[in-house]
Amino acid sequence: MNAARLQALATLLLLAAVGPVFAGELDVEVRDLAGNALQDAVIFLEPTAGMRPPAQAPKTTIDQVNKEFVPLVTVIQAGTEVSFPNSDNIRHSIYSFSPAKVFTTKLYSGKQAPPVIFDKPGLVVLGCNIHDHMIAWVVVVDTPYFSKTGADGLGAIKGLGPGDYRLSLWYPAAQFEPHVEQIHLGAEPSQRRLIKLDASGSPLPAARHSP
Ligand SMILES: [Cu+2]
Repeated sequence: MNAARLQALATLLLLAAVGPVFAGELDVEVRDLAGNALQDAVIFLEPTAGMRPPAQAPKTTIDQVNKEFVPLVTVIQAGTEVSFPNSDNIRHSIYSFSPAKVFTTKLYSGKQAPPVIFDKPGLVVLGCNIHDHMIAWVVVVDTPYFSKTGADGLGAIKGLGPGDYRLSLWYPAAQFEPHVEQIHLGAEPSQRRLIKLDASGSPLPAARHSP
């Protein structure tokens, strides 16, 4: 075997060794049927086979500012602890009746409310016992591979190995039909995907805040 062939073989062996730990990125662009970018769409990928790594950021915060939850939409992996600081100078009492997490806090101000661990996957709708218009959504997923779109309609999921995944998309709109598809990721460093959905009838409050 000549030197060039040996070199090629060594490269092949190296690629084979590196392959399984390859970490790629999936960029998902979410738009409505008219082509407008959609903010606060949740995308998550569940590997069809194999292990799911534990939560990468097991703590997060949902604030209350000017009688609105900030952010309005949160996506977390099951097992994540959520704190509910109250930045208003009035008291709130947060609750959820959603099956994935039922809880109520006492009327509180500041940081008096104990954190809540969201231990089961599912959609959790938050409300306030004092202010009926306050609403927020927590999408609890059974995977560390998730993202939420920004104002540009883009959400990036990083650290993905090649393989087969179930891609799910959720959006807080009345007409929204849950979107699920099977995808295959190859060895490309990044892939981009456009998903269009019917976002009419959105129940999102008029007052919007950036996370
Ligand atoms: Cu309130």
